[in-house]
Amino acid sequence: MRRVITYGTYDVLHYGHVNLLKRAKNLGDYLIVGLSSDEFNAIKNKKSYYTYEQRKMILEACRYVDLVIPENNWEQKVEDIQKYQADMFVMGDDWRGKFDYLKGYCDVIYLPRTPEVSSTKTKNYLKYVGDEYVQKAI
Ligand code: C2G
Repeated sequence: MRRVITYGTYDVLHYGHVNLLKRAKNLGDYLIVGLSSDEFNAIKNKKSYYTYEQRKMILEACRYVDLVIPENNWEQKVEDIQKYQADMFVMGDDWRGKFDYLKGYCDVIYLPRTPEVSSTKTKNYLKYVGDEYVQKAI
């Protein structure tokens, strides 16, 4: 069984996330996702709309995801790769090069990021729509 591991915040799940998860799963047989905790998001200067538990529930409903584990810091990847016997580490190529140090422990693959879509863009658009609605309601 070829085990793949990846990490992320996965807030407001969108088709770019699913496209990454699908390709990562298709590189092996079992996909583990290290999901950023709310506390680690603060370290990454990211504020999630959904809490860790809500994001975990959504990811666990995704057909490509086999296991969700908490990502609490930058340093845990080597330990996770060993603990979960990951054969491959996969990330979107916005991270290209950043995790090459893991090549000593498993294969490292950077996949092309899906253009145009991001959680931030989605959240900003929904805020704009919401503001428009409020303006019209006044
Ligand atoms: N992604 C993608 N295409 C997009 C948006 C995201 O392929 N349009 C990928 C990212 O490259 C990443 C994954 O989806 O591999 C999750 O993205 P984020 O939730 O933004 O995760 P990030 O903040 O990059 O956290 O230790 C690693 C970090 O936790 C990664």
